[in-house]
Amino acid sequence: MLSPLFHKILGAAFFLLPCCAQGKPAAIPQRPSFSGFLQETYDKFLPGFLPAADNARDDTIHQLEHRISRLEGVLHLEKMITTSGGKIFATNGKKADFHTTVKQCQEAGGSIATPRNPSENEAILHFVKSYNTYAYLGIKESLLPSKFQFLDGTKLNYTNWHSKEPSGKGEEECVEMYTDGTWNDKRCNQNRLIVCEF
Ligand code: MMA
Ligand code: CA
Repeated sequence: MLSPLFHKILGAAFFLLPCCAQGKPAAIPQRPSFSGFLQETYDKFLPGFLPAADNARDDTIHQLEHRISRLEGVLHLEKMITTSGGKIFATNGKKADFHTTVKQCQEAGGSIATPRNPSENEAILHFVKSYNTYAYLGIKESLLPSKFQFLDGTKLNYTNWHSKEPSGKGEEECVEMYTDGTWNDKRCNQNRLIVCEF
């Protein structure tokens, strides 16, 4: 049996370590470098404990990474996901109007596909082409007619309008992607391919 003191110190250490104090780690935490006091405590009570724990953890992480990459392979193969940078774009192959699309993506824990650069536009285009169906994007007209913005109201940093678009002048508040990847402002009530991002 380990001493009660060890358990207390271990508890405090885990509480205080940046990796464990936050709800979710931003990245896989590296082995922490302990203060002299904690290192001595580990050395005294349980020499060799940390490397063993680290190896087991790394093993588990590698197994999970391998499982996830196999699942991604299947989803790619089934044309259900594409990736760009850190984003995953996904479709269920169904169609819906703009508001239903926004809602369904939110309910799935994501948001409606919103291209922020040519590579993301390309990833969404992949679905639009393979389902031969236009898709609504996470872009809407602002209060100023013909001025479009992201759904959170921030300015567009990238656009790919089809020539002579946007043309709706306040009558077409949503944006759809054509099968060549260009954008058209469009009424929000059409049936379009549901594409979400995660
Ligand atoms: C449709 C509609 C518009 C688009 C034009 C392009 C006639 O309206 O889809 O949004 O700008 O076609 O010709
Ligand atoms: Ca238009």
